[in-house]
Amino acid sequence: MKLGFNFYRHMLTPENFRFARQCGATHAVIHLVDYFKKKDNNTIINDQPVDNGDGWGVTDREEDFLWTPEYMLQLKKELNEYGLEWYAIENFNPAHWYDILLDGPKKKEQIEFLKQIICNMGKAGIPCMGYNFSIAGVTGRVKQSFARGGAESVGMRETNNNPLPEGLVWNMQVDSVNHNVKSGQIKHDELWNRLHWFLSELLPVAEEAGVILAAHPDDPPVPFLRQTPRLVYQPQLYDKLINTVQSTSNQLEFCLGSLAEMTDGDIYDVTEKYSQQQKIGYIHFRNIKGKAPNYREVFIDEGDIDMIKILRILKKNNYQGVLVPDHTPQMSCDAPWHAGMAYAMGYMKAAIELI
Ligand SMILES: [Mn+2]
Repeated sequence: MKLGFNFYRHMLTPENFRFARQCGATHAVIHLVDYFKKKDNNTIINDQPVDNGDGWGVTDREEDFLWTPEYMLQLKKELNEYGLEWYAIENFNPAHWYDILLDGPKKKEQIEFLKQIICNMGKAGIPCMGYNFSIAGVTGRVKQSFARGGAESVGMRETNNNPLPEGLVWNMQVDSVNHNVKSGQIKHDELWNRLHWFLSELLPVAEEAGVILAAHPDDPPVPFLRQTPRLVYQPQLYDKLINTVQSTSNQLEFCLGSLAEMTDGDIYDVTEKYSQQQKIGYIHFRNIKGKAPNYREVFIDEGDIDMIKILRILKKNNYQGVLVPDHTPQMSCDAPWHAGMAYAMGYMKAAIELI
């Protein structure tokens, strides 16, 4: 098992690369999409993405250079200089694939661009692409003192079922969206058909490029959000995703937090099943309390999940991939996010050594 560190777009700095290595990380999971750029072009740095129903931020294609092999190779070299391997990119830019999610007129053009991204990753030697096939994305969460000692974290009390505002896809504002394409009012089967098309187009390219496509489950895991259907909101729906298109590159971005929030299943059985099948691309190693739609994100050692038990299952099944903290509560000090991450990383490093 490998210890990884996840970086949001605004965190791609030498100082943070050193910080990650100091925490014991050997691998990096990188978000190339800036989720927080607002309409006035101001980026509000937000280390715990929540929204007021208007989405996280605005996205466009101004930063397409980030997805070229030249940029990937340059960033990879920089990470390597700080002792980190680039293991995965997390999330496509909604501006790159909104019509794939919405079954809109640009979907064929957009899938060609995603194929190009996967080829570029192959050329740069980045082995894994994490994605979340979702129309509404992550919304409806609130930020409060949910964790031990009053530490601020995110949670959910009720499902946001207000209709999706126009132009909002994957919880980001994409101005180029054709507003005639109806995002909501479809059945689950229709969303699965869209996933099938996406996977059947992209997986052969991914196999050829030596890249894994790793699917994040729904966050929050509820059957409908903003009147749009969700894909993997119970653990057994991961079976359906894996069986949608058979491929060694069809894998999971295994989020322990979202999976444990689901009302069905047992998190240890779920971990056993998919690690045994060698279907886990990488793991969001974090802890929660409660079940959807009423849950809180908490410190790694205070939630419903016995994290050591999870590690023992992964070890038994010879899991060789990466673990990243994903989210952590913010700690009361001058660097709330960094302190939270360092706490999680220290716990993870000790626990891996212990087992
Ligand atoms: Mn996650």
